[in-house]
Formats: sequence, structure tokens, C-alpha cells
Amino acid sequence: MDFTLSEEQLMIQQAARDFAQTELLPGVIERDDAQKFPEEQIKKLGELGFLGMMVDPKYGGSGLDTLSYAIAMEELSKVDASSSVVVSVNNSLVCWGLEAFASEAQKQKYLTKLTTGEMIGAFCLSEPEAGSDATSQKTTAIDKGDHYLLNGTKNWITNGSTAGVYLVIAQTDIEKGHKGINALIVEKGTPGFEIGPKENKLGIRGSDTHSLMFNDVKVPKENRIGEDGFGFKFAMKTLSGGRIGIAAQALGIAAGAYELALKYSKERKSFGTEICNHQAIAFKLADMHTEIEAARLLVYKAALDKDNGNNYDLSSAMAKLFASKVAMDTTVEAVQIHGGNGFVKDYHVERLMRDAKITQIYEGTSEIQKIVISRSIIKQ
Ligand code: COS
Repeated sequence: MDFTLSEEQLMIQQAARDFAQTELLPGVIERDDAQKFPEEQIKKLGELGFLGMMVDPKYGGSGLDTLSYAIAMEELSKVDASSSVVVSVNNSLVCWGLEAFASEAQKQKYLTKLTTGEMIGAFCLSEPEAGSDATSQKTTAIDKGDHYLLNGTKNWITNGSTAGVYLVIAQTDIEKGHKGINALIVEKGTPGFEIGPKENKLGIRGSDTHSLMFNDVKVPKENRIGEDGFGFKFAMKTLSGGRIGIAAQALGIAAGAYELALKYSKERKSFGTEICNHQAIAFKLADMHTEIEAARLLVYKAALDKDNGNNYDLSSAMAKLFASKVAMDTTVEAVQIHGGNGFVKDYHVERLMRDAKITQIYEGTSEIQKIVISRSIIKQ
């Protein structure tokens, strides 16, 4: 088994690392404080090809593998998870979903703009009463011949007000259960489509999270993705890949906090020596380093499963479950190692700790990942 990254993957890693230091780090604390969307940064990420990393160059994408994408996500997330969530949603939920399942006309119309950052996308599945229980969609898309009439509310939508295009999951035929669900492409500005107020969040405060309201929104039939009734499977398949992106984000948050804690522990002195020389701190660093490496291997395994054409539902769920726990545990310990300074915004680790929490919630909570994992191993 060869764990060596290719020259191309190393270059992407370095490019993402450089971008994080030069473009994301300046102002990251202020953006978090002010809940300011990283507009300029996302524009530059689009120009550099980070928004459509896995998409075929014929649609403006970078034509890279999933492992390269995961490596880039780790590096960006070490510094700014509010920006990296935009990268993750646009790449794995929106661009990948469209490239894999949309019609050629839909790809030409939307994908070519989404890969370059000319517009970004949003993925709209969660509802006030259907987050984990995703088959219980209350939003309806009633078939009216040449269009669907869309009604309902979506919650906690990343890129809620900044997206140009929204992939909306809705129930067309309640009798058919999950087989009666469709995925529709809805453009911003369509009459009846309203964007609710921005959520005031614990973490990833720079990201743009809103509820969305659809009141008699007419969506042309040609905006349906796939066959009639394919919407639930579309959401599930897309989320399996999305979980690799979020697992890589969690890995990056953990690695970023660990790197800061290691550096701090080599500088800060107590009892006449650098605190890394105290076993209480050294053992924390040992645990953090080991757990981060284990999380990285799970993330890489899931990415390689996807690249090699293997089923990745199980490996992506395991990667997300484990990496998000490592992110939470590591960031809490990084704050502890920083002591009083860890509680102060200037040292970054408190923000990483707040950002870590969402990785155990979005794109399937840790409990949902355990459902996916346990069903898979029991079936084997
Ligand atoms: N890929 C393809 N199809 C899938 C799938 C996957 N990863 N997971 C489930 N399906 C299919 C099943 O095969 C089944 O189809 P058939 O009836 O044709 O066999 C169908 O989808 C329904 O699956 P299931 O019966 O397992 O549905 P459940 O209601 O039990 O729910 C879970 C399954 C819990 C796994 C699903 O609802 C889920 O992932 N929920 C979390 C959603 C989520 O991540 N929300 C966050 C919002 S996005 S930020």
C-alpha cells in the first residue's frame, strides 16, 4: 500500500496551504465576529479552480480526483472553515451532483458557471421537521404538466443568500414515499422564492446560512434532475460524497488546532521550561497527533474508494463520524493547552473549537453516520 502523494497532489496541497495563509488568514477573526461572508476569497478560489475541482475540464472544472479535493479541503479548513464549507458544498453537493446526474443541457447551463465561481450553488434538503429523517419532506413539488409548483420551507441552507442556483429536494407524490421525491434546480429570483433572515450561529459564522421559503414557485419541468422520483436517491448519493468533503474539513480543523497548540507549547514557559516538556501537555500532543493521522487515513480511504469506483457509503460515513469527533476532541484540548490565551479570540483555537461542532451535525449527524455504518456492517 503506497501512501505517497503524487507530485500533482503535493502541488495542490501547497497551493491550498499558501492560499489559506495569504488569503484566508488575514481577517478571519473579523469575518467570524461580524458574520461576514468571505466573498472576495470565494471569488479567488473560483478563479484558481477550487470550486469545481472534480469536474471535467469541458465544463470548466479542474478534472482532479477526490483525494486532491480532500487534501485541499484539509489545508483550507486548517485556517478558515467558513470558507471551506462553501468549497465543500459547491464541489461535492452541487457540482458533483449535477455532473453525475444532470442532463447535458443542465450541465451546459449551470455547471459551467458553478465550476468557475461565476455563481455558487446551494443544496436544499433539510426542513424544519426533516433533517435526519430525510424521507419526510414536507416541501411539495406538484406536477402541473410543463412545470412543478413548489411550496414549502428549507432550513439551515449553506450559501442561502449568496447562491445563484439551488438544488431543492421536494415531494411530488406522497403516496410513493421516498420514490415520489424529486430534485429541482431553482434559480435565485424566481417569483415566489424568498430568502429568510441569516442564522446567528455558534461556529462557521462567516458562512451564509438561511432558511428559504417557496410560495407557488413555478419550476420548469426541464429543471428536474434525473427521472421522475429520483430525488431521494440523488440526495443520498450526493451526500455520500459530501461526507468526504466534511470529513476532510473536520480533519483540517483538527490539524489546524493541533499545529497551533504544538507551536504554542514550544514557546510558552511554565515551571522553568517550555510547556511541551511537561508530560501532561506532551501526552495530549501525542494523542492529538495519533488521532489526526488515523482520521486522515480514513478520509483518504473514502476518497480513494470513490476514485477507484468502489462503493463509498460506508467509508465516507466512517470518515465523517471519526474525523468530526477528532475535530471536537482536538480543538477542546488545543484550547486547554493554550490556557487563558485559548479563551481569547486572537489565538484562533476557540474559533476552531466552535467551528468543529458543526462537523458532527451537518450532512448527516454522527448518529445518522452510525445508522449508515451499522446497517452496512449488519447487511454484509
Ligand atoms: N445511495 C443510494 N441510495 C440510497 C442511499 C445511498 N447512499 N441511502 C439510501 N438509499 C436508498 C435506499 O436504497 C432506499 O431505496 P429502495 O427503497 O429503492 O431500496 C431509499 O434510499 C430509502 O432508504 P432507507 O430505507 O434506508 O431510508 P431511511 O428513511 O431509513 O433513511 C437515512 C436513511 C437515515 C440513511 C437517510 O435518511 C439519511 O441519510 N438521513 C440524513 C440526511 C442528511 O444527511 N441530512 C442532512 C441534510 S444535508 S446538510
